[in-house]
Amino acid sequence: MEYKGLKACEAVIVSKPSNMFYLSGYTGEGLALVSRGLNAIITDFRYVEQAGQEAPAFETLALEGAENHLGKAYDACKKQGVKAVYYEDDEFTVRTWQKAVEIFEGIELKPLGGAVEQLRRVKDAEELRRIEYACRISGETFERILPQIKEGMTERELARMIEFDLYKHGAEKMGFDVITAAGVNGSKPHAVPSDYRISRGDMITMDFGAKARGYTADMTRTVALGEPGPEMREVYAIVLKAQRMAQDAVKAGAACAAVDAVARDYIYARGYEGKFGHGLGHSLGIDVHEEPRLSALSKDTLEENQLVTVEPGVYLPGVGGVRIENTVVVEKDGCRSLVTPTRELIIL
Ligand SMILES: [Mn+2]
Repeated sequence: MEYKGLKACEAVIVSKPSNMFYLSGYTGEGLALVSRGLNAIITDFRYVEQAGQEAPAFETLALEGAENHLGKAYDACKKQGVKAVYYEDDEFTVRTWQKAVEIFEGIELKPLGGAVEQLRRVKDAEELRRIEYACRISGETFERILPQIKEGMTERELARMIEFDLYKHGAEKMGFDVITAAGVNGSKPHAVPSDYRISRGDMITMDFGAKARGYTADMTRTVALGEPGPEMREVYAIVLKAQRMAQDAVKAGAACAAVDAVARDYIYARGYEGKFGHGLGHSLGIDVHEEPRLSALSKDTLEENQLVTVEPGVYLPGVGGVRIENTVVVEKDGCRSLVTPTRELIIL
């Protein structure tokens, strides 16, 4: 972390797991204290060894006796002459905040206001490498899974197959719950895999991403088992065109809302107004959803080395749905997809 903005009399306490990991590399429980004079992980006996290994640039302060995390942070701040402490206002519960107000007597508590998330928007070379790796694993899993999709298999079986393959090839976790949605279930953008059995003529949407080395991939492909009907074929062609046009519009300097509009305007003009009810995409990294977002509401402009997903979809209740999603790195004059399997319709 760059501490440039932090004055000598200020400190930051962070307990959101993704922010702790970003600042220190630590993945256990507890909190990270960042100040000019001291960077520390405050944790209990269970995580002391782990903290030392994962966060070598941080001191480990272990709780003793009846000590609690905030109390330990307060003592360390007092020793450093800290006068103001920034806390994660979107992470603290009301109860934690009340406790903090009692404990931090004589030290001002200030909201951090998402400052760490702000730093996380633009990725450094190592972060890009990790996300590229997570996307590669995910794409390879997709290719390996395709020949294994059979009529009569349930959505849940398919989801577990995807997970197992990801784990087998380097995933340490799932970036988020795997989505598999076949036939009419495809109209639910965030469908939960069910015991529905995949049948011939179904479109099957698979949305998943490995988490590897702390960073997450995100990709979606919709494939067909046997010939889909003419309506779903047309929907697929529209979503594919929208995805290509929007991805081609991603570059440093592009307004997020304008990129969203490229896909949205095309889909709406082809007769599917209201059938693409979510934003075009989001950034990702340690978390699967980060800023900036590609949405009509966004005021952001894309910057080099940010990542965004480009994932238009069309959802027709009672009929089915199609979504195609790539994760791309924003570059000076365009973007590069880290998800490489074909976007063309695959008929199994
Ligand atoms: Mn996504």
